[in-house]
Order: sequence, then C-alpha cells, then structure tokens
Amino acid sequence: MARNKIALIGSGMIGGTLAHLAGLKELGDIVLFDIADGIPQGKGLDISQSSPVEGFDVNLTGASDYSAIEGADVCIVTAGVARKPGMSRDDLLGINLKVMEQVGAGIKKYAPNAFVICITNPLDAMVWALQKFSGLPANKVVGMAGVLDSSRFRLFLAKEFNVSVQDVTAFVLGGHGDTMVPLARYSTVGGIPLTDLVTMGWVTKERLEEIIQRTRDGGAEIVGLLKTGSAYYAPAASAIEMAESYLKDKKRVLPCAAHLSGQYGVKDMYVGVPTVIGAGGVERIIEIDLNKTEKEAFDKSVGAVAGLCEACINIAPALK
Ligand code: PYR
Repeated sequence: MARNKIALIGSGMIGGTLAHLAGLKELGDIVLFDIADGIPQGKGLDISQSSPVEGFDVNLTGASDYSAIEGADVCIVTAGVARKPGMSRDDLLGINLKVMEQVGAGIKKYAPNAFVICITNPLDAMVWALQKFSGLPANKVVGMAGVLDSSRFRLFLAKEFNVSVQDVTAFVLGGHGDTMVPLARYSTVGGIPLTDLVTMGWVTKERLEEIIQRTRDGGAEIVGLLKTGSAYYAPAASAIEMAESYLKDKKRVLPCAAHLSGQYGVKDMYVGVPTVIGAGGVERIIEIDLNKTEKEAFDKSVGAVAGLCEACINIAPALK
C-alpha cells in the first residue's frame, strides 16, 4: 500500500515543525516546499537524519518547484510572512494574499484532490481566498485556528485548576483575531462546564474573564516574547491533529475555520465553528446554540472577518 503524501507549502518555522511531527507520527511521505531554494532541502535532510534515532520511516524531501507536490493527499499551507511585535495578523493581508494566489494555482495544478489546511494569516481571509484561488471544493479547504486557540485556552485552564490538560475541553469560535470567541459554556473540566465551575467556586467570573482575554491575546503574547516572529510549535501540532483526523478518517470534532453557506446565518465566508473532520474533509458543521451574548460576540467576529474579505476583494476583484 502506498504511503500518504503530505505537502508542506512553506518551510519556515511552522513548516519545519510540521515536517518533524508528521515524520514522528509516520503520517506519510513528506515534501517540504519553499520558494527560498535550499531551506526546504536543508530542513528535509536534517529531519531525515533524525529518523534513524527516532525510528520513523518516511521519505522526506525538499523542493522549490510546485511539481514536487504532485498527487499530495494533504497540503498544509504556511507560506507567507509572519507578524512581528506591534503588528496585528490583519497587517499581513496584502502581502500574504499575493502568496495565496501563487499557492492556490500550484495546488489547483498539482494536488486538486488534496485536503488543504491553511495556517497563513490573517487566517480566515487567507483560507477563504485560497479556496477561491485553488478552485477546490469548500469542504476540502479548511483553516487552522480553532484547535490552536482552544489549546491555549485549555492550557491556561488546566494550569488555573491544577488538573491535567487531557481533562479540559474548550471551544474557541469566530475569527482568529482579537474578536475570537472563547465559549465558557461549552468548555469543560472533566465534563463540567466552566459556568458551573464558577457557581461551584472554583474560579471567579473576573478571573475566568482574565483567562479568556489571555487566550485572545495568546498569539500576540508569543510574538512579544520571540520578537522575531510568531508561534510555531502549537500551530504545527494543531494542524497535524487536523491532518491526522482526515488521513485516518477519525472524524474528530474540531473547531476549524470552515466554509459557511448559511450556517450560523453566514454565507460564503470562513469562520471558526465546530466541525467533524474525516475522510470526506469537513464532513459536518455543527451548529451549536448560542445565547444572546455569545451570538453578539460571534457576529462581531464575523463582521471583522467580512471586513478582511472585502479588503481582499479590493486587491483582487476576481475573488468576488
Ligand atoms: C498564532 O500564534 O496565533 C498564529 O496565528 C500563528
């Protein structure tokens, strides 16, 4: 049986980490792609040289020509620039939109049957543009943000309550930006919703609000510390969880930036919502009940994403 093929489009810090994780998990053969000739080849060889020590068998190659991604089962896109201190994700829109046009054309030509996971920021607008540029079905193109934001929320909650991260579940919905919507009512410790934990005296409303705000600022906190770029370990781990669910048809319930065609009252936009990811790509979008406050926050976030999509259309009218 042939191994799966995973194309990593962009070989920066997230791309390299993705290659390492995909290798360690033996998800398939890996092609690292980057227009910066030498970087994907060097990283590919370096990670390959760790495989005898770690004991994984995959072919890991680097390339600077899109033909190398031919027939990929999964493409994970990190190409583009990352933000630096003082920048918002939205500041990257102009430059990364041009990158998405190139990447979309490459995927359309060489990997039209792939499941595509976009990580490039500003995420919700970039995955929306990438789907249009590539022409792939909307259920096969998805954005990685909700798993990452929820993972940050889970970590902060686990530390607060001094419990295992394994026993904390969380949902962060909406756009991957300052308006993201961590949902306390749908986040739990051992199945107990956070709202009940407030009633039980585990945490005050005020402290919970601080944790929620730290989650919203999670990416910026890392940018501020690193000073030269943005997070890569947690974004890579999050995308690998999504790729694994697709490749193994696990049907994980994961919050992802998915194409909405009327769900949550939103049409032709990508926004973070709970999804089921299996061999069919995004197999289901789960429409959870939102109370008035949650719906207002979600709608505000959708409004912010809509503004970014408008900005994309102003630059590339063909996206309309
Ligand atoms: C983040 O760290 O949140 C990114 O968007 C990379």
